[in-house]
Order: sequence, then C-alpha cells, then structure tokens
Amino acid sequence: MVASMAPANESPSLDQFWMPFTANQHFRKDPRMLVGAEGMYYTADDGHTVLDGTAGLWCVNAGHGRREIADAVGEQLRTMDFGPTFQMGHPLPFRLAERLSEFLPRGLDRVFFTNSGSESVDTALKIARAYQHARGEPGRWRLIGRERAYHGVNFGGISVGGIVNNRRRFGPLVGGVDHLPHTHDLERNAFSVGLPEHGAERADELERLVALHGAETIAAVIVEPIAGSTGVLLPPKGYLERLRAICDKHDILLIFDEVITGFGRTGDSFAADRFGVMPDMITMAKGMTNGAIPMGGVAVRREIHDAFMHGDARGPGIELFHGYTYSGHPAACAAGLAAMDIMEREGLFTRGGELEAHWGQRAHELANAPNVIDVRNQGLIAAIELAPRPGGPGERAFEVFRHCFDQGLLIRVTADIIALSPPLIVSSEEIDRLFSILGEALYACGEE
Ligand code: PXG
Repeated sequence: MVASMAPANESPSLDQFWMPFTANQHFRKDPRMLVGAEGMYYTADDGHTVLDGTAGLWCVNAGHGRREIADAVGEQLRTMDFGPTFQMGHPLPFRLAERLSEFLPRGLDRVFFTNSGSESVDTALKIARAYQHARGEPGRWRLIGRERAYHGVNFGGISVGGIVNNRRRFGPLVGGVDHLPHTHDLERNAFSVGLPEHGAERADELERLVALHGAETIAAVIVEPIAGSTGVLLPPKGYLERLRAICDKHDILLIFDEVITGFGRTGDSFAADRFGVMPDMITMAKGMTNGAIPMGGVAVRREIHDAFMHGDARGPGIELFHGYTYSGHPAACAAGLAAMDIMEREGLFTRGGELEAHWGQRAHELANAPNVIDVRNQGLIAAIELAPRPGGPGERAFEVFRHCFDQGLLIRVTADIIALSPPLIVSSEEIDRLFSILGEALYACGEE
C-alpha cells in the first residue's frame, strides 16, 4: 500500500498542506479541525458542536448542508461535468446571470463570472481600464483604493487594497494606484449603533486626489461598502453618497466590492440597495453559491458592457480579452441557482434587516466587558474591538477565539477585533447563545 493512502478516518499528516492566512507552525502544535456541518453548527473532530458565528468565512449565508445545493451540483456533474465558455456556451451561466439580475441593483445586469472574490476584483479593475479605452479615454488608467481595504490577494487586489502585510513583501505592485483614507474613527464614533455619525467628509479626499492627479487620469474608485476583513469598518452616514457624487462629477467609475456585503448580509440583497447608493460595478463571490462551490462574479452596469459591444457582431472578434477556464463552471452555476432559490424562498435577502435590532442590542450589551473599546453593527454583522495588550497586539482576541471554540462557538478575529457574521438562518435563541458564550469568553480572558 502507498503510504499516503491512509484510511479516511485516520488523522492526516499536517506537514504537506501549506495553510492560507494561517500561523502554520502554531496550528500544527494546536490544530483545530472541523469535520462536519449542518444548519448553524459545525462538528469538530473531537465530536463537539460549534455554533457558526461567521458563516464559514462570510460565505455560508443560507446555513450548512443544504441538500438542494448538493443535489443540484451532483445532478449537474452527472449531466455535464464541464463545458467551455470560450467561444462556446452552455445554458447554466446564462441562466444564473439572468437569475442574479433579479437581485442585483437595477441596471447592473451584465455579469462576468470568476471563481473567487480576488478574481472578481482583478476582473473589475481590468474592465474599468478597458472601458475607458472603449469609450475613447485611454488616459484614464489610475485606480483609487482605500486604506485598510481588503480586495483579495491577487496583484490588482493587493495594489488597491490597504493592508500593509498583504503588500509589503510582494512589490512592485500594479502602478498608477492611490488610496483614500479609511473611515475608522473610534474617537468620534465608538459604540455607534448602526452607521456612525461622523466622517462623511473623508470622501472629500477623493477631490484632493483628483486635484493631485487630474480626473482625466482616473479610471475608477473601488471600496467595500463595509470593510469586512479589517474588522467591520462601517461607512459614516453620507460617506458613500458623497463618494458617488464626486465620482459622477469627474466621470470616474465607482466599484463596490460586495464579496462580503452581498447576498443578504447587510439586510438587503446588496449593500448598494441597503445604503441606496448605486455603483457602476459590483464584485461578488462567497454567498453566491452559499460557499459550496468556489465562484465569483462582476456585475456591470449595462452601458459599460455595451461600450464594448460595438464593432462587427457578425465577426468572431473578442471584445474583452479576459476570462478563466472555469468562468461559469456548470457545477458552480448549479450551486448558485440552487442557493438563489433557497435565499429567495426563505426570505434570507432581507432577514438580516429583520434581526438587526435584536442582533445589535445583544452585541452592544458587551460594551462593558473587559478590554472592549468599541462595538459596531449593521445587518447581521457585528464587531467587538478590544484594546490590544501592550506589547502583544492580536493576543487578546486570539485567546478569546480559542476560548470560544472550546466552548462551542466559532468567531473570526483580525488583530484585536472580533468579527461576527452568522448564517442568515440564525434564530433569536442562537443569537442569544452566541453572545452569551462570547461574553463569558471576554470575561474569562479579561482577567489578567
Ligand atoms: N473582496 C473582499 C471585500 C473580501 O472580503 C475578497 C475580496 C477575496 O475573496 P476570495 O474569494 O478571493 O478569498 C474578500 C475575501 C475574514 C475573511 O475573515 C475575509 C475574506 C476572506 C477570508 C477571510 O474577514 N474576504
């Protein structure tokens, strides 16, 4: 027998898999393994159940183990496992794009498929630059991102992103990029319920960048409506509106990265709807297939798409030289279609809004727990920010994470910020349970 063919129930070697965004050496000494998932719960390898406070990694919005998705994927793989989408077609991506357009903001109904959020971001940035060429403004190539932004890990995404660790060892990055300041302001906005009051004026920094670089050199601005990965940074009231107005004034495209905020997370289908601000493109992934099969996409305003569609429709000339082998993969599309059916049927696009008051109240009850310096919430998202331990940033939150896991709750931590984003099927009782375990953990880890 080949050595690697160990029986499935035997613990695997931890040596070969290079884990993403993980302290690999630390993990090997203290592994945390999940082996099953159903509804709101994971099962760990020692058999204990873990309430999923993070919808996996912000992706399992309709809860785990949805049979409908598994069946649709299985059936599709048996019918046609793979079909090319380069100069060929199969019905599923057409069907899924049409279905998505029912939930996307009006007018953003042309969809390019990718396999992840990172690919969606790089695709959107490329479409932005190519669009400026297509409409006769090739000088507009500059891309504006924002500090503390996460736009995935590909070169375009880390270039417009604003997380120093994601950038510092990978240079040189994509050229022609500048950044807006982030909007996180604990001095003025700590413990805001819902969107913070102060900071809309930070959008005016875009005017400064326009003055510095010239509007005629700027293709697009990309922001997360709510920055998720860097710890749930909410847009101050009026901020996104102002950004939209400045982009309009200078004819600059506005891209919302909705990889996290899409598919019901904020209490509406997309944050664009929740906040009533329409971007020109939306990047998406994660909840699109309920996390079951990797898939992403870029929704594009129709006029942007149409700007590429000139020329001779009878010829085989390619309008956009971009695409992935798996753009519109049949199994991913089948998962996406089934996920959209579930989301619609169970009212999950708006459930986050219905639960927001209870959710927010429970989150804010932790305001007085040890070391808590901020609590913030929106839709079914919350963050509890802790004061870093002097000399040991990130340690406190990681201890809380470890404690919660042992007590049967999965949370996400980034530096000393705890981020919460449960599946949208969560019940009121499960919300109470989640915050009760977290509260106990904050007290248990807060005694020093
Ligand atoms: N854009 C945004 C806004 C994201 O949040 C990506 C792009 C990249 O997606 P892919 O599919 O390439 O990973 C993301 C991903 C966390 C966490 O715990 C967040 C993400 C991924 C993993 C963990 O906050 N966001």
